[in-house]
Amino acid sequence: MSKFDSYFLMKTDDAIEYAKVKVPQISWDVDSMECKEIGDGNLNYVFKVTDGKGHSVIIKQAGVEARISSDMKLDTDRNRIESEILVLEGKLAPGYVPEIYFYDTVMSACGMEDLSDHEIMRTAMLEHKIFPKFADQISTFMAQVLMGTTDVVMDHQEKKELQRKFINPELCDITEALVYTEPYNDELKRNHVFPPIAEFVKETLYDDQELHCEVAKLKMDFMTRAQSLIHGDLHTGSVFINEESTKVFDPEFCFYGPMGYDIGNVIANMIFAWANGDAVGAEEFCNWVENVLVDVVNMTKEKMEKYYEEHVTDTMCKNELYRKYYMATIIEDTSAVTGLELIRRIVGMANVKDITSIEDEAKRARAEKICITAAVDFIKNRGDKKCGKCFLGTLKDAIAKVDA
Ligand code: SR1
Ligand code: MG
Repeated sequence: MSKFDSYFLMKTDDAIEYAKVKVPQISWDVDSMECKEIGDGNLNYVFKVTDGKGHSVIIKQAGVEARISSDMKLDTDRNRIESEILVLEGKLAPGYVPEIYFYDTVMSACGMEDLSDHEIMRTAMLEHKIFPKFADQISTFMAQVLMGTTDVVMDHQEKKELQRKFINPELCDITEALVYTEPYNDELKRNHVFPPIAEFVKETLYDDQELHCEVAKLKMDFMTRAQSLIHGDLHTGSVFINEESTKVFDPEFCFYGPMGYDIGNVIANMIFAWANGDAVGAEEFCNWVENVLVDVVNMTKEKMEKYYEEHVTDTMCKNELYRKYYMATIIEDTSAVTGLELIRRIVGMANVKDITSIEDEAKRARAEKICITAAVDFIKNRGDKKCGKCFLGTLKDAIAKVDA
C-alpha cells in the first residue's frame, strides 16, 4: 500500500515523496530534494520538485474545487484530459509542448518537464520583453494542431473517437458562463467591473441587444461546432517562452470546438499586453506587439491553408472554393473570439494582470475602454476582418474613438 493509492490534495512534502515514486528514472539526490508550490492559475496546484544536483520535475495536481472560487466544484478528470492532449499535441507539433513523464488518474496529477529556462509569457509581457520568434512559433503550433485534428484531414471515425475522448463538459461549462454569458448581464453577480467605467459597461455591454444576439450565435457555435481539438484557454499565461522557443501548456479546457477560439485568445491576450505597454509608454514593445497581431493572423492563416492543401483527405473538401470558404470562416471566428476574450477579461470574473496592474486610474480606464470598443467591433463586424492588417486597424480605430 502506498499513500498515493487514494486521492488527496498534496502539500509540498507529499509532492517530494510523490516525485520519488513516480519519476524513478531521475536519480534523485534524496537529501537535497526541495519543493515549491508555484501555481498561479485559477484552478490547479503546481509543484516544482528539485534536488541539489540539478534534477527537477513539475507536478501538476487538480483539486476538487477551483482555486479562484471554492464554490466551483470540478471533476479532477481534467488532469487526465490535459495530460493526454499534451501527448497528442507533442506528436502533432513536436517541441511545442512540455514532455509528459506520467499521469496518474488516482491522484489526478501528472509529471512534466521543468521548463525553467523559459518564463511564463504573461510575466514577460508585463516586463515588456520582446520575443521575435513568437508569431512564427505560435502560428506553427496552431496550424499543426488545429488543422491536424479536423475532419478535413483526419479519418472521420478516428476524429470522432478523439472527440469522445476529449469531451470536457465541466470546463466547457465554465467557458460558456464566463466568456459567453456573464460579461453581458452579470447574472451571477460575480463580474469585476472597474468602477470608473461602470456606466460605459452598462451602455456598451449590458444594454446592447444587438450585441447579445451576436454573442448568442457565437455561444451556440462554440457549443456545437466540433471543428478541431482546441486548447480552449490559449492566453499568455498558458505559454512558456524564451528567445528561442515557445511551449504551450495548460490545455485542460481542450475539447472539439471552433478553432478560431484559440487564435482569438492569442490575439486578445496580445492586445492586453499592448494595452499595458501603452499605459506606461513602452513604445518599442508596443510596436513589436502590433507586428505580432498582424503576423499571428496572417501566418496562422497561411500555414493552415498550406496544411489543408497538403493533408486534405475528405473528397468534398478538396474543392478549392470550399477551402477558401473554410479559411474565411476561421478568420471570422478569430475576430469574434478576440472580441469575446477582450470583454470577458475586462469585466468578467477572471481578469488579467496586464490590465489590473495599470496603477494610474485614468490610464486603466482608457485601456479598458479601448479593449471593449475594439471588442464590440471584432464581434459585430467579424465578417470584415479578413487579414492581420484589419485586426490591427480595429485596435487603432478603437484608440481613436476612445480618445476623441
Ligand atoms: C474558474 S476558471 C477562470 C478562468 O481561468 C482559466 O484559466 C480559464 O481562462 C477560465 O475561464
Ligand atoms: Mg489555465
